[in-house]
Amino acid sequence: MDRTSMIERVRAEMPEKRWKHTEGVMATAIILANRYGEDAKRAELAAILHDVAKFWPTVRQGNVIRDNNLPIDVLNYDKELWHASVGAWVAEHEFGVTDVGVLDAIRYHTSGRRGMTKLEKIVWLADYIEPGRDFPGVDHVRAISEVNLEEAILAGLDGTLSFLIAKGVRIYPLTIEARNSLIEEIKGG
Ligand code: DGI
Ligand code: FE
Ligand code: FE
Repeated sequence: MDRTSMIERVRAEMPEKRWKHTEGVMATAIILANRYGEDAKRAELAAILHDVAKFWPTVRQGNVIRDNNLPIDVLNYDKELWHASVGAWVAEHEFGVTDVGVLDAIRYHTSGRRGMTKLEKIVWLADYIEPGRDFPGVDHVRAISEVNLEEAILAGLDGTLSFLIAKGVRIYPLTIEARNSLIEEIKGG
């Protein structure tokens, strides 16, 4: 599918505000890819599709997870997490994406995971710092993103975890594993 048709189809899946967010993630992912030596086209492709399932009714998201044997544990956690694995499935099966690295960047864009690839890191971070974001601490993460990809994600994950702890909700294990793994990567153990 060509880029323009894909953009039109993704845009039709969400309200205009979420599409603006997606455009911000696309632009930011390209900047980060160029800064940190990743393929900007792959980063943009993952960005275009990362929230494609975000506004699907949760019943529909849950059905995709159950019907296609996607990891089922996520159903025990916040529904906000579901759209990531569902999005990867939609990207592959409805948008014809075959690049497994791109699919994984979509799949792990909300939680992160242990041993994230550079592409996964770029999409995770672009989602956090795109220009439309205004949550507490985002400017600090933006500043770090100018100089260190891993440190920026660690700061972002800390922000997300603090937010989730303040809300009193359970943390999805992959999010914690992502943080532990980044600390090991940065500090060498
Ligand atoms: O889809 P976006 O809003 O662009 O951003 P996202 O895919 O990072 O989703 C953010 C939401 O996911 C936000 O409400 C916090 C939630 N979230 C992220 N990690 C976890 C989580 N929720 C739980 N319960 N546990 C997590 O580990
Ligand atoms: Fe998302
Ligand atoms: Fe997003």
